[in-house]
Amino acid sequence: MEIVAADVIVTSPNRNFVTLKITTDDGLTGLGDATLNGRELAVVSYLRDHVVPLLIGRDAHRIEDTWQFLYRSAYWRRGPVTMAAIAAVDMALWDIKGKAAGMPVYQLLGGASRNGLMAYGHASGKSLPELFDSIRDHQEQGYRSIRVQTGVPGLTAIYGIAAQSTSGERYDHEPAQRGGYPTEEDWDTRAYLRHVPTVFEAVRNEFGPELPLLHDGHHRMTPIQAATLGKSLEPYDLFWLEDCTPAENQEALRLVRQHTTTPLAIGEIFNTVWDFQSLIKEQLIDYVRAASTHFGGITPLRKVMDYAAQYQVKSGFHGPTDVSPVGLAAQMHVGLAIHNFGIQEYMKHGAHTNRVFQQSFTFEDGYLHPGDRPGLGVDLDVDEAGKYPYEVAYLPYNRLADGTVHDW
Ligand code: KDG
Ligand code: MG
Repeated sequence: MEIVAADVIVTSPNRNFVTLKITTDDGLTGLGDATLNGRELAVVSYLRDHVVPLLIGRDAHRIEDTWQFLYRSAYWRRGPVTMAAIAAVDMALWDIKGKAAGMPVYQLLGGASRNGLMAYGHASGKSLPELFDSIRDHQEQGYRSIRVQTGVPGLTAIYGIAAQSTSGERYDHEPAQRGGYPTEEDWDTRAYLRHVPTVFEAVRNEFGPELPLLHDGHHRMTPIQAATLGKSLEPYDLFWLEDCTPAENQEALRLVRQHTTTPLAIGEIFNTVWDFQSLIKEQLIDYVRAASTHFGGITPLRKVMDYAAQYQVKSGFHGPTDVSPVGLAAQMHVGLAIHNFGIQEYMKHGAHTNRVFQQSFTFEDGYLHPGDRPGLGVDLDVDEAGKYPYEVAYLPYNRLADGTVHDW
């Protein structure tokens, strides 16, 4: 089964998405997600200029070989642009293999290990009453696990606080602002560290001990600050504390781990299995936050989880709205098949996005399921996609009170 075409489709329904569509000589098509939030066009060029010409004529069944060929023949390994491009090819080939076999991808990965994937949604509020309303709203939508992000007194813009869409068209907080320059936000870690434990105490008092609660530190603390936060949150029994320190300094987690039993999740900006190697082996984390899209696709996601299984480390794949419905479906198939599934992040995509990408996955009673259509189970309506041209968009950045740039 030869690859005869590979098209890169850029569309911006509720936000920018980059999708690779591979076509084979027997007429099968497969989709892969290559969306890199805020740097989308770099991946478009990498695919169109350097990858697509290498795909034509290759055997679409040789997924592992194609992955290794694209990874090793480039010489310049890793990095989010390269790995998002390889991810798109990998997902599209799994999609095609599923369609050729007449099976959903999770069946090819060994079959279902569970009935559905427990998903968490993003509750947030500038004040406690707003936050409580948001948690209740998520519970009404069926979520059984909730990420809690909150305003901090004295700060104007905080990571993860939803800007409510009046049109109802968008659920997500859409941090990537459309426009020619990143917006500036303010940050003060000491104020944050004082405030967050009071919020979790209030949430536990209001919602009781059962509800799994998560929190994202979004790379903003030093190791000792992260250790302090983990320790002060222990009474509130978090499901996890995510990205407590900047992910590139992995040694920081040794220090954090020595001081707290709050479970740790990390890796949404990691690109390869090797980024997790010592974190898993030394048991410095509890959850792998990789996304199929930024991690080279289904093939390496499966590999890192098999490695993690030996250390009782579980999955918590990154599922914000900048992972497209194709990328989300890809990691749902992996999550359903592996034994060491933990939880799946699920922010619902906007209505326009759902018109461009028709999906077979379901969300019922707090559980996701990728569906049983052959392949990944996602189609792309090219005419609908064409209605939404690319719009330049950047993630925000932070400055401290004295003007210093800080991690966002
Ligand atoms: O593009 C950046 C987002 O994917 C990120 O800010 C979302 O941290 C995030 C999360 O945990 O979903
Ligand atoms: Mg995160």
